[in-house]
Amino acid sequence: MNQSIAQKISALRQEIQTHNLNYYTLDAPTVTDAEYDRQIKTLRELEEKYPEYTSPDSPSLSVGGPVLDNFSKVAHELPMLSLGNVYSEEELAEFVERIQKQLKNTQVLSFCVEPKLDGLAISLLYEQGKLIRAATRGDGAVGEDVTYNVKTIKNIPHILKGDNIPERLEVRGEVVMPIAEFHAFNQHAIANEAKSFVNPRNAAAGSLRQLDSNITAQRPLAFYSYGLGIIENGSLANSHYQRLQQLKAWGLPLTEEVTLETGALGCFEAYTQLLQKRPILPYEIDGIVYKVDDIALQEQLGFIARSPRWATAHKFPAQEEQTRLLDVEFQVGRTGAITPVAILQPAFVGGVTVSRASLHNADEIKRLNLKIGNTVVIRRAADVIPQIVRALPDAQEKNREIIFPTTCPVCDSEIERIEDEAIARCTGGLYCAAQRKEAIKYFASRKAMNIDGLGEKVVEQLVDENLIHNPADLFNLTAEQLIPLERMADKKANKLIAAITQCKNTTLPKFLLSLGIREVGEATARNLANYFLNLEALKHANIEDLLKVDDVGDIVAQHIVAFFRQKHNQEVLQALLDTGIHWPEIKAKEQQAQPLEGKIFVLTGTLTQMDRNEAKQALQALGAKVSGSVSKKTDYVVAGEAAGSKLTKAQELGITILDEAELVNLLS
Ligand code: D41
Repeated sequence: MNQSIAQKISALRQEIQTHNLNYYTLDAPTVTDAEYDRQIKTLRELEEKYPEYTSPDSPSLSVGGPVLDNFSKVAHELPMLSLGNVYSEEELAEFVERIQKQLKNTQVLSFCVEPKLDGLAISLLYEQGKLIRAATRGDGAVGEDVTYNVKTIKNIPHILKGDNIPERLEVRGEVVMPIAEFHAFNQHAIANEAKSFVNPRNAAAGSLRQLDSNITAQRPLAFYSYGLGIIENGSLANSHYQRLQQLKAWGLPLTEEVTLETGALGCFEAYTQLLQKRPILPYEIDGIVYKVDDIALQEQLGFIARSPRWATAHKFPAQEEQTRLLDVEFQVGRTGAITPVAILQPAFVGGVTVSRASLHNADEIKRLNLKIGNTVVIRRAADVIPQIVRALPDAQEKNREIIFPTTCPVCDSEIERIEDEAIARCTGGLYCAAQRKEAIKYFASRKAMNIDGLGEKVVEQLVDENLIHNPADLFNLTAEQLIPLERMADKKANKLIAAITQCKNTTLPKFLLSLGIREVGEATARNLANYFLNLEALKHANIEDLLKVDDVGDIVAQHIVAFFRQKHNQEVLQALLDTGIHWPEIKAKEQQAQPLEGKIFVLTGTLTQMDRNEAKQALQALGAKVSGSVSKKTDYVVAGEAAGSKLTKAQELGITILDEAELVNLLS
């Protein structure tokens, strides 16, 4: 019996070790992660039940080790230095000049340029190619032994592969929690009422500081190399860039964004490019690092205090900043939705001054435990609307409770909040001036009737001056009525009148969209037009008919029926048609050219000539379906710049890959 338990444990250990070799060293796993996890679990259970068979080199330990009382200290044999900073192109130029002067060098210097990952610096010590110790940077001189934790990080090899590996080799790099994994982890934590993290950096730090490595093993951490410490009995290239490539060849992870640049100009170009790429990178970065590439020159330059003279970080504008919540306003949207908006002490964040941020709904205020007067952390990532991420704990007594109104701040109608729905709505409908304004703005917007010159401010004035009450009234406006308005001169007024007249020539999908029927966006409007072919048929459609249209479900169908049934809407619709709005007839589907009928496309990476949404619509207009993920059913993957995992998957599956130029060609 015992003999067979021992055999079972030993066989399982051997099998897992084979999987480890296949996974980490050969990069060719032969089992799924789930199966691997099951085997580890079985082994652990056996070892727990039969402690007499535990062994210090069991693979169960490298997936999560014993629970520690504290971390032991590790003195770094070579100090882990820190990085100086530059904050502008001028300071970068000064940094480069200083180096050239010290080197008495007039030639252009090569720099290895790396993204500055926002994580935790660690050191990995390999002896005879085997990972034997991992330590945090600590204060640079002494760190903490986090070997058990680090061994659970999936992309860190336990054994290096390849030739000419130095006998002792210390690899340095950053541990991060990739952004997607961070969000997934937090969502899961919130759903289970467990502790969530404020940002990926804290998540990485908190996970690495666990005394129980079984907990770390469940955290989605990743490591990326940025340099070397000890190198004993082995020789390496004399270029930092080449050394990083060598680490990669031995199986160590390296970010894809490492490049070689020449001079301050090259470095700055890399900075601008990386800043642009920042929103699509899988990990958070807070800047870029420039390093003199030639190791001999690095040694000649040496260091000052605790930073090397041959390297510096160039920080990106902060994406998070602290400010005060001065007040909360309640905005009324097109469909009556009441949105609380934070009025903030202006703060410079992510490259712009932010003084307002949406709070979305009452639940969000509750979640943030927000009070007026609170110090708050705001965040604005590139091209993303600013948001409040958290309220900082401060003396609450001087702060004021945020009171959600019960009547509309614009028209005083009652506000209703449907149970289980986060959104509160003004019940005033088109009696409410705010909803009327929004409906007219929406009607005039680019995607809908596209009336040039009819921006938000003009619509607000027109409604406030009682010149218009609904979209149809726009068509009765005269230049004389417009000219007295603020910031409106003769020329502008005449231009606007011309634009209003011109918009009468439109398409059915655009006209349907402009009506502002709830839940009917561009795609639905197009599907409705293609299915019903004319407005009359759609007006008289019942729920059953509507459900036959692509992407139309119960709720959308109900909104559409309700819209056309409403008296006021019927009147406005008739008035609009009476102004002479018209569109080309839509041919039945069979006659229409649908050259991409049934083809499934996936878009990935950044497109430069159009945005992804435009590409999606253009493809759909030709009959294609656009999906979010690559599978065997995918016909084409369109790969823009910096395409990532979807492109890799498409290559693996042998799917036809188009670049942007080929897409443009196809569409034309
Ligand atoms: O990605 C990083 N966070 C990063 C950090 C990097 N790419 N390179 C780095 N290089 C250094 C020197 C030049 C001093 C070896 C670093 C760091 N240091 C560093 N990280 C934390 C403290 C210092």
